[in-house]
Amino acid sequence: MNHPYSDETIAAISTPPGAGGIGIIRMSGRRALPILKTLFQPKDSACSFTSHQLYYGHIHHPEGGKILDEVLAVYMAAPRTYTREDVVEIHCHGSFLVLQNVLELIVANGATLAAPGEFTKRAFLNGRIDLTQAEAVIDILSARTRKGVDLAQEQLAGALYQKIEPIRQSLIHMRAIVEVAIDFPDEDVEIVDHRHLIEQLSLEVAGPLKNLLGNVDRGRLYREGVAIVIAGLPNVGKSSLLNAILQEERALVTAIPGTTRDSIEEIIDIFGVPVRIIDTAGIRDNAGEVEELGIQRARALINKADLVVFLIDGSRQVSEGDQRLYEQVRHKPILPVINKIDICEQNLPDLSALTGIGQCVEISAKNQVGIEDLKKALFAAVTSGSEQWEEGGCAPNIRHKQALLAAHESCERVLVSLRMGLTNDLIAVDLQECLDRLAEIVGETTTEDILDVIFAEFCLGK
Ligand SMILES: Nc1nc2c(ncn2[C@@H]2O[C@H](COP(=O)(O)OP(=O)(O)OP(=O)(O)O)[C@@H](O)[C@H]2O)c(=O)[nH]1
Ligand SMILES: [Mg+2]
Repeated sequence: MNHPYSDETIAAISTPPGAGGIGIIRMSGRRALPILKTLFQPKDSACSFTSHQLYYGHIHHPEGGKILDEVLAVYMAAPRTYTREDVVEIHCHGSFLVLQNVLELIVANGATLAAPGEFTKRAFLNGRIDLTQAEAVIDILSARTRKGVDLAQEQLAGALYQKIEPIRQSLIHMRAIVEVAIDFPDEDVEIVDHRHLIEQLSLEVAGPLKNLLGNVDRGRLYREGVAIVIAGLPNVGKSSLLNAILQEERALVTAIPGTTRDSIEEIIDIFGVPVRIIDTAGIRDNAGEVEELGIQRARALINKADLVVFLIDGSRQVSEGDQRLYEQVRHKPILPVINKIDICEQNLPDLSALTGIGQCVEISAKNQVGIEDLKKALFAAVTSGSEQWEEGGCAPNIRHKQALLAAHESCERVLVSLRMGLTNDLIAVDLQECLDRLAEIVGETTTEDILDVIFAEFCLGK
């Protein structure tokens, strides 16, 4: 087995810090098995450390024989492992101190502490996964909704790679044709059929790249989520709405205007999108000192929000106060919502006249009426533009986006050159540039700096 990455054997606690039922220490590298043999005393003295088989026994100090823990241990021979190197896992009792003691003993016997993400980095460098799959592992670990996990799992299964690979194959084919033309400039026959090349490039490269770029927003939405601020005058029912969405009494609700001072936020899952929903202080003039601080905070949050729920009290008509507040929030994407429809005596206030937005959502936060419709409207508002999203689990991240944009630009340059009948040399350069950018995405030509940035996002032991 060759070890292209490093001769070091790395070790880390791979389960989260704190107490748990079990805690797992993982080693990867050539010395993993020898270290295990030194420290592990199997119950069955005939234990042969068959690959991928779990053994019961104890971790003991090689000198003196002091027992550190009762464990299950498994040795997995390269290359059928996470890193493609020899891997050992020791399942200890889940006490941080026990795990720390065992890890120290492992290090004293020849392993080095793994850096964050180093196991996955080895899996990538040893060619088991491409870079988009390594990134998918981070996404799985940090996903906040099931939909986020699903998308990450699809990327781990190679969804993005499978979209990019056919584009690369087309480019390689076209580059070969152009290079032949460069090598035989004196041929009478025109080797490169420019019209055909333009067609092929548009269909097999420019189009698919554009589709992938269209999916970038989906990636951002399900990975990072959005911040939605509930804004409105005092007492319109902002905190009641937060509680209704969360289905718990999270924020204080009273009939006294100015109840909420500090902003209150929670993360919720709206049809798969992780949403930071933020209740704020009601905005009004002439507030007291503390309330005024809350109002300033509310304004700052509104300015940073992806979407503002503009809430009014449906039991009275649109007031001057509502109008003034609307002027302050209208620069943001807004969802107008009318609350307290349960006590509205005549017609609901005409919020559309104020906002110019035809449809507004009508709810009773107190009675939990209209909350599902509101969630649907929130989802529709944050996914506007989703028509361009392709089917399948493609959700490129910011890094992919930059490479895709650059690839698309060079593809456009090739198209221009072809249309203008420019030289094949020039066309070949841009075709290569396009290929290089795509190679960056899957990690074939990624620099060490970029890899460091990507893998630093991982937690220890992964
Ligand atoms: N009838 C009725 N009353 C409601 C409804 N929603 C809220 N209220 C009442 O309106 C009052 C104010 O509710 P809050 O949720 O505290 O309003 P708020 O906008 O957070 O107020 P501030 O924090 O002071 O800005 C309370 O007495 C609520 O019970 C509703 O849908 N129907
Ligand atoms: Mg409140």
